[in-house]
Amino acid sequence: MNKINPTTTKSWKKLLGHYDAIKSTQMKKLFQEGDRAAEFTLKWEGFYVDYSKNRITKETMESLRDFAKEMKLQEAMADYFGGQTINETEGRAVMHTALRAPKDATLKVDGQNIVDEINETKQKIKQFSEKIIGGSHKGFTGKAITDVVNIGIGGSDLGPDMVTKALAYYQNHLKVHFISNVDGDHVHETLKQLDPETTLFVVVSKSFTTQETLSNANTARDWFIKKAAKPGEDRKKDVAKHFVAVSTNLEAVKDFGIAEENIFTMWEWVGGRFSIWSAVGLTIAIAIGYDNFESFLAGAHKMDEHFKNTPFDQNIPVTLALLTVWYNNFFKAESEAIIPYTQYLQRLPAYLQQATMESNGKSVDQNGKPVDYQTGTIIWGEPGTNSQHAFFQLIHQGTKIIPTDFIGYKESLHGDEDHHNKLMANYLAQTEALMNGKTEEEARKELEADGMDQEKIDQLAPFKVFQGNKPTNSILIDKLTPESFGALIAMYESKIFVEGILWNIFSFDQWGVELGKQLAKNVLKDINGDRINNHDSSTTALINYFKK
Ligand code: G6Q
Repeated sequence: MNKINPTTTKSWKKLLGHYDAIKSTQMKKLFQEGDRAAEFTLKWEGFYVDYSKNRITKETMESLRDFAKEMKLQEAMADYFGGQTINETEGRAVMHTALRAPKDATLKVDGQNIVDEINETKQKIKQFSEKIIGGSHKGFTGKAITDVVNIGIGGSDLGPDMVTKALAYYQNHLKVHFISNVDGDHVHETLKQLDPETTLFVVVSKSFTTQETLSNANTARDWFIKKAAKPGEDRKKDVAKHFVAVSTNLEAVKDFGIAEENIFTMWEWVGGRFSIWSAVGLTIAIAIGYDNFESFLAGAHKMDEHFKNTPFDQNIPVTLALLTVWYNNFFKAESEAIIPYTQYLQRLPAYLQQATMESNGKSVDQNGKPVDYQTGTIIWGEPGTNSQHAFFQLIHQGTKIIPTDFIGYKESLHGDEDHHNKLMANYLAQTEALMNGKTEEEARKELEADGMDQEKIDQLAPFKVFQGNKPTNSILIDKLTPESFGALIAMYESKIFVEGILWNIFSFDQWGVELGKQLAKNVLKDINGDRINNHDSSTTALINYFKK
């Protein structure tokens, strides 16, 4: 079936005209008419999503929703949730949503209900995590585990790392560590902190062929065997007590020396960057306990239900995705910032960077033709308020338009009202200032009030002007819990899916990542071998220089 080029739809053309009409309109003016906050706020299960501080009117949103209909979003959602092979270039269904579905759901891939095998793996995660937390799983000297090390990269690292930090408030006595980079600094620095008697390594690799992960896992295993053994002892057999793996590639895991009963399976229909809901989340379940992990899944499922069953005008992921298209394709915004106002979510921007940029960084459409419009946005960000003292300058007064998501919580976990009120005052003040800006007249008045002389005021006033009209979404959630956090991640996952449909691209493959995996192998042969194979003169010279 020939899929539609978004720019050829009727609604796209209409949006182009509408963009011309409102591109210079100040949001501040729009706020003088009607109750924008009421009109452009979505409320759902402890989520309050105010998107009124955007350069939109009722007409904008209606046209964007018409566009989604023309792009057959509803039909695409049915294929997504229905287990169709929507990852066409890899010939796979995309079923990470099944991992958080209720135990008694029926979800089919190739005619098979996959829920039973999901339940089996979940049961195994539950039993194993409880043994580690409760101390009944003993290391080779009979001691309980104190440290858990997740070895993986990309989708097999970012998710567990980000979620354990986000839900650190719910963490038990176990210490968790993450090793991802093939840079030896990462593994060797981490090993220095560990005792082989009480450490569990969780090797996570969907393919179990990833160079970084296998190198780190080999180094960790060698370290374990050497460090655990007294002179004359061989500790190879004890690897079984200290290494488990998460993978689809059972044979390769067994070849590595991990016992079959210590392998947690995952499936081809789970993409790496969407895999935290699978056994890739084992480290999360160990760190926060299985019940909390289940709540995290349940929250995500609730958001899936919201996404699946809510009309577009009340649908949070759909609305956020439409806004992204509006800025990316009409205002030519290149990036979006994600600013969580909680230190717990420090790794969320990096996680969403992968989820979004790996999914929608594509320039060929679903028909295999080069696109003639912009696709995936650049995602970046850091927690507030730190980011205010760093890059907010550019968002306020730079030349670029950077739509920004502000994520905050009504209630803090620490209960220190003074800190929380100060934090949230910043959250609220920033979105207001980004929208309102400051006119020259206002700037002058402020300087006068400071008692500055006229000459100095004339000189300084232009620099104190803020254009305003900078778009933000305020995502205010009741409280950071495993459940609300699962819902937040699922919200962004669905947003990414919608964007892909609206841009007519395949969001679930990642040939750019695969390319990197091949290239490094070839260059490694040149570094380790006697002769260097064909490269451009720059690369050849660099390899020679490195080898000298
Ligand atoms: C994610 C990507 C990528 C992947 C890593 C690790 O969607 O495909 O980030 O997760 O390359 O791959 P393995 O899990 O196979 O080691």
